[in-house]
Amino acid sequence: MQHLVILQVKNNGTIAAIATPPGRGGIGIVRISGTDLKQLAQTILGKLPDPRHAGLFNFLDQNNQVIDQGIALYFPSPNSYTGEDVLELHGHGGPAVMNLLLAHCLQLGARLAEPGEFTLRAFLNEKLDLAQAEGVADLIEASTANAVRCAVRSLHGEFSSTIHQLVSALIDLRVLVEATLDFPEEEIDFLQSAHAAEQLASIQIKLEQVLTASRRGNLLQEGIKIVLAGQPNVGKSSLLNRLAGDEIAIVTEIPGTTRDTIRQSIEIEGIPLHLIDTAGLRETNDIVEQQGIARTYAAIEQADLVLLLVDSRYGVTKEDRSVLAHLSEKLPVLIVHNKIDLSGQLSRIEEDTSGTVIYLSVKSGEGIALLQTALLKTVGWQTNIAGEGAYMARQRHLQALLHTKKLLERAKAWLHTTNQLEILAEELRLAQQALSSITGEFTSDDLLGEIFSSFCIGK
Ligand SMILES: Nc1nc2c(ncn2[C@@H]2O[C@H](COP(=O)(O)OP(=O)(O)OP(=O)(O)O)[C@@H](O)[C@H]2O)c(=O)[nH]1
Ligand SMILES: [Mg+2]
Repeated sequence: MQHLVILQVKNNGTIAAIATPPGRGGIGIVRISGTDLKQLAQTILGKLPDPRHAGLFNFLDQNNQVIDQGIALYFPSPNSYTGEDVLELHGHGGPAVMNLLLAHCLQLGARLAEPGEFTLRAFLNEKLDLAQAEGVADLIEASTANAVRCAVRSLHGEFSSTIHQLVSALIDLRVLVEATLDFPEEEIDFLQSAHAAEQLASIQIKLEQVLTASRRGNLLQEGIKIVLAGQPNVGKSSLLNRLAGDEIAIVTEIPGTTRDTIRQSIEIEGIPLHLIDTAGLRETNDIVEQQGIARTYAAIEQADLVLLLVDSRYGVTKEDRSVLAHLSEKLPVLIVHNKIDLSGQLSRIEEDTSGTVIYLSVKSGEGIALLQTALLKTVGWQTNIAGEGAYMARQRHLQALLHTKKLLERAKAWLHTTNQLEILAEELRLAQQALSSITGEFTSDDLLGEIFSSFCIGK
């Protein structure tokens, strides 16, 4: 685990890495960052390139032999990605050329950059705050157009500036409360006349909006786990195949076909959905099937949503009800009546006491679109706004926002209690701290180490 000292030490010295992906390509880039790169640049290029001008150079090795010819870009401190001197050598993208170039940089005193170390330096040199730095990694990781848009917004600081606005509103309220502490006799009246309750309420409303937008962004990034469960032969594997548009799981008319959990990620409107097909739930003496059923329950424990499939000819049976009784009350369940082509029912969606019920036929495809829409709705995705108004929030951000929410609720209760202003002030201070951890103030060094080490090398 890294600590501040280590982070600062890491921030010293010149680092170098191949910034382009491994393998062969038209162009390969070696990136170098350090407090002073003049000497290194002169040695490799024969002269110092003009700042921020693309120039054609020979890249030389220690014997002045040409390793490659390419473009060099020199960004003197502080106007660079890391805030230090940065040199980029754009050569031909072959692994041997790139490795020779990198090896020469190391010979000249640079060391190999660790994953995320360029961005870590940008953060330590205050070029980016933490949420923006995470936006960089999320942009690289983004697998859908919606996710890209969200990550770019974080990178541009939209998420950070919303958090800053909340923090500054909290500071205003804290100033008011702390000032009131000095005049205990009039405290409640004073806070009332200064509209402290209204200020707090408006912060809570804004926080709620940020939470909603963050949950949506988090969904875009991480998706949700959906378990397909039900009695044998109801069509779970067929539904997996239909939603995935591929023959992934074996489908037969023999009950007990699926023994193991089968995982497949799909996308609906850019939302990643991780589907898990499971062994049909029934009493059985077959040892393999028993283990499969144990896995079904294990998968359900991890699920964000369960699709309980039933055969529409028989409806929800006693066995299904006993499965439902096993599920946690918090776990959303959609009940899917399959095979309406056999039962002669119409495809439709209904809300009843047990929740949302959908009638469809995996075989004919009727009602599948209804299911897809219901899935998005259940996870809180509104089709009409899609990626707009979402922040690429990580679990870490959501937790900080939820913690702030709890602290503000407590603060609200104290606000109306006479003689408890110290506690109110403390809750507000903690709320500010929780919010600020999102952008990187008050963030532990262990956590920083963890965040940056998940980046790729060269970033
Ligand atoms: N007529 C009709 N048959 C279907 C439909 N969906 C699935 N089936 C058939 O039902 C049988 C069982 O389908 P599976 O997808 O293997 O069922 P399962 O729930 O995965 O079964 P287990 O793996 O045994 O738990 C197969 O013969 C499918 O072709 C449907 O909508 N209509
Ligand atoms: Mg199956």
